[in-house]
Amino acid sequence: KAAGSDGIKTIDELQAQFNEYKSLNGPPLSLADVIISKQPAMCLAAEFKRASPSKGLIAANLDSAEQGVKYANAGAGVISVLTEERWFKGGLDDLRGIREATQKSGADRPAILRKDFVTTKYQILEAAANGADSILLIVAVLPLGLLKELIDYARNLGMEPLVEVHALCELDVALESGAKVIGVNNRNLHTMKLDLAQTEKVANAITDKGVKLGQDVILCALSGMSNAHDVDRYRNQKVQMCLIGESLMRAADPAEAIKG
Ligand code: IGP
Repeated sequence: KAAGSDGIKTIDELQAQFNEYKSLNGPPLSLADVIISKQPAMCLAAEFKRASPSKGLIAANLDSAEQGVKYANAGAGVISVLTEERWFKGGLDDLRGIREATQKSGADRPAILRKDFVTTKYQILEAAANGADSILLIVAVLPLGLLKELIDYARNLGMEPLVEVHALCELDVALESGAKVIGVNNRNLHTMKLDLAQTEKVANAITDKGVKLGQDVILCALSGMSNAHDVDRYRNQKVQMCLIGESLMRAADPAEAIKG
């Protein structure tokens, strides 16, 4: 069984599915354009995540389409959807469901991000064919050559990827790859340890290299934020998007949580 519950499709079948999806629903939104359109306010990326390896079950029974519409109505510019099945209990049906429900909801259409361990062109085309506007590429699991190839491939489909780094040495790879939108995972994927200062460290390292934040590169903070204070700390670091998962999935009222 391929990711989701659709069975295995050939590349040609996926390409045809993407073409049809595009003609019915419109082309992908550019992640970079969506983030810029929200400035000077911080762009919120709200995540749909039923479970995670570090926390176990978070919200096993939430309906993805309903939660997605709540996020869109509360002004989320981006909705991140976990599609990994084993550890995160997601699927491609969540991705499609959230894209379609939010597109119909009357709120500004948020960009939909496929959050998964993407290492192949196949997964990128599969994302596009199932309603994703963008995909996550994690530097820790991709050598530079492959990262460049995948970025290229995504851009040819009309998608701007989110490139995730944690360690400072990974930042060099991300910059070298030509990534436009860089996200800092505050969680170390090897030790699972969380440190909200990691985004600041990467922001400073980018500036030290003479790269202009907000101009050459869009910087995003990922993971571990639980309230407005956590988001506020990033405002003067030139961070333009904050991605929040667990605390919105646990919130009784996600719209209230987003306002707070
Ligand atoms: C969300 P949090 O702490 O708000 O739930 O974090 C997000 O950053 C996290 O889900 C994440 C992730 C990933 C998940 C970051 N990088 C890579 C899967 C794969």
